[in-house]
Amino acid sequence: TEEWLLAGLACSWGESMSSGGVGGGSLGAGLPYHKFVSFALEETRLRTTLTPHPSQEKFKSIKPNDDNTVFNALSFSAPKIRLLRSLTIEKKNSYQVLDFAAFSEPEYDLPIFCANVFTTHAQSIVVLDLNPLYDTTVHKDYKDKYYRSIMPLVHKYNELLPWGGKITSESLKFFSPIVIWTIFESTEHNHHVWLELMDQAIKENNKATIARNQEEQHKYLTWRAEKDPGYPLLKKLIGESRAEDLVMEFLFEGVNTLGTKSFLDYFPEYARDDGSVNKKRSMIGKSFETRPWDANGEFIGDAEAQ
Ligand code: BLA
Repeated sequence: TEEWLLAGLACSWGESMSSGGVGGGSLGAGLPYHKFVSFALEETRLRTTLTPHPSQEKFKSIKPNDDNTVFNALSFSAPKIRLLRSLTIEKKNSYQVLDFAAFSEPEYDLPIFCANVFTTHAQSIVVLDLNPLYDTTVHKDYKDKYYRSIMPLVHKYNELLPWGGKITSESLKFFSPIVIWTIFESTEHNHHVWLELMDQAIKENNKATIARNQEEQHKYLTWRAEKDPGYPLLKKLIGESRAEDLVMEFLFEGVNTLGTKSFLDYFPEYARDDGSVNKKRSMIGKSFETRPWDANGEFIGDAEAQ
């Protein structure tokens, strides 16, 4: 599969480069993320059958307060996939957002496919990853299972898509050793990798393991539903209560149903004396000036950054 992967990646890289990708001068001229979304959906449909997710109906025609801004929301489920959802936001001559993610059923411990881009004239902030369900610095078996064979990809991207510099430190435990965190261009590649993993995924029967997978996915959803960097902008665009609906019932759907633990159960360091959640995005601040994994995916971030 290694060879297949690299061929596929090289191919779609070429394609995204020649079409101008999502970065560069394409702002306002056409809708560059739609290409990514239709590509990703087409590729997914070649492998599996997508069924509209119940959340799609409510969110597909969400209208922001601002006439120059367009939202596009799509969500599906499929065998093995609990939720595959995509949100694009385009504000004319200003910025574009892509938030694309796919979460497996808890019977599988598949990583979370995550393609996230925020583009302005100046830059694209890109996170493209197979976010691990289990922190790979702690769970070596998980790291080996999903990342060992694809570590060479890092080397391939690293020159074109260098590490984006200091980042909210808390994010690191949701990132895999192959994460592309960069400020500039975007790609379609990891979606291929994820589809391949999905094909190969074997259903888990052990109740305890399923429950653990479900809790880890819930922890991820809980983190992003509370601290996602896009949340403040969403509130501005569609108001506080609709933004909350969108986050809870669409982007991070499952946060209210997959588990009962609270944000503070998972992230107690955010507790304030009165028991409420600290509104700060990050308790540790930004760090990791350079890529904190080596070529084997071993975490080499310095302790001072922890
Ligand atoms: C910025 N988005 C960012 C940054 C990251 C991410 C890492 C850089 C700032 C930082 O270091 O935190 C994305 N962070 C992620 C992802 C994970 C994570 C995907 O931890 C997964 C675990 N982004 C959106 C949506 C909007 C959006 C829907 O997904 C807006 C509607 C906007 N992202 C957005 C904006 C910024 C940003 C405005 C720049 C502002 C900032 O740096 O806080």
